[in-house]
Amino acid sequence: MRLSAYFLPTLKETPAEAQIASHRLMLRAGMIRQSAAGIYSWLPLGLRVLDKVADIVREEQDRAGAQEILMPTIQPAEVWKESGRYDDYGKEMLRIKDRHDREMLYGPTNEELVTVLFRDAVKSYKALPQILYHIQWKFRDEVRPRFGVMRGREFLMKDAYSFDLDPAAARRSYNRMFMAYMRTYARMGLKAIPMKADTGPIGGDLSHEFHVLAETGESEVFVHKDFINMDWSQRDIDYSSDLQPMVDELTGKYAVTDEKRDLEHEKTLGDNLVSARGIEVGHIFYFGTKYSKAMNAVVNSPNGDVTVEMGSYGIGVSRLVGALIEAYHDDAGIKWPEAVAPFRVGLISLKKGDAACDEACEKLYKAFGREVLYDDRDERAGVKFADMDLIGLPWQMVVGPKGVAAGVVELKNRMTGEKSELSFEEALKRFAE
Ligand code: P5A
Repeated sequence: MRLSAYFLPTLKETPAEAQIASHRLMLRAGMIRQSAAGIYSWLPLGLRVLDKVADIVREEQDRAGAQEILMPTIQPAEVWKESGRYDDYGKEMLRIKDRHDREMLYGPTNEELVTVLFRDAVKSYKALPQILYHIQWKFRDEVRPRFGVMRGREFLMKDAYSFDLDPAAARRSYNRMFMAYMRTYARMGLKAIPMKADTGPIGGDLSHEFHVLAETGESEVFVHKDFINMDWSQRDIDYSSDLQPMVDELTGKYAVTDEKRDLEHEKTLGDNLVSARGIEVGHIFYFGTKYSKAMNAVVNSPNGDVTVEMGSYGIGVSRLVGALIEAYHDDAGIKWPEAVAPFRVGLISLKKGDAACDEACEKLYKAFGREVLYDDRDERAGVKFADMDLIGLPWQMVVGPKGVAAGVVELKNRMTGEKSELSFEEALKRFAE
């Protein structure tokens, strides 16, 4: 992409309404614009990150054996009346009437809809287990939408739903999702800690929230300090094996949300107990037959009819974009980890119009394909450097007339600030598609 033609409305001034770094930087870097409180448009640069985050989530869901579907955003009220949640959900649910005066709603979550899908399609125990997921926009009329995409009213969630024949099998599905989450966050460069959590309006009694520790996090969490230093990014997960030991190892360490504190146990931890702020980037639930019983999701089996055991598993996809920036930024701007960067490399021409410089840049630009953003604008070098630092691409390749004459370009690593010189030939290969 050529920056001269790219829709990238960056801001020089800090927007007054933004209280935390990620919100400020997403506005300043031209990633999002607010359309109403807690409701945002995603601009090209922001959408590229959102898509990369969603792709990692998708790959890890598929790897764990879940199957992607796409349910609608608008749901009929009837199914929520069947489960009994229509009245419970209160003001957080956006209720709509269609032209026939039928009650509809903008889905805040999909337990009901997916239970209907399953109930109408599956009659035999032989079809189990199943895990279905989708990545779809949700709406919750939050009392206090704030911090940009972190607590939005409209937000993108990955939600998965498992169906099993008995509690032991349901536990296996829960463990699969648990481990898929560990991998998902690690691949993005995030350390997310699984915490024992409350179930709230979703229900059930086994539940974990996944938290990225950050000063700006909205939740207070309590963790054994060993957990903070643990590195999961290199661990392989064999989904054909029994995952229980791995899960036990992880849940064996003390890590809880505010509602789940065990003060007696905390006394025994001494200096090992850390209290911190966390950003909740995922939440998983095992709720057994809460929905299947109310909505009659039953399969036949050799032992007669069985009400299926269910769980649900959420990841805040749009919130993750904010969480990533909270974890990776400095005073100059964002520092994207490579796995989620909107482009891998920013190509900076120091002298637009200089024939040799233009020619070198064009060659590099063509070689790099989809993963390069080429700053071909007729702007001062200082402006270009500042914008590149702001939008935070992992690599900056700087091409100037002097370097071109000597057959070299400069490469800067945005994360570490390290600079090095490459020959033009090395440079061509460095980011070739
Ligand atoms: C699990 C999947 C559920 O809704 N039903 C389907 C269950 N869980 S949850 O905890 O309520 O939400 C899952 C994740 O979605 C993100 N999230 C939000 N992101 C941005 N703005 C919001 N207002 C918001 N609310 C929830 C969180 O990451 C949460 O863990």
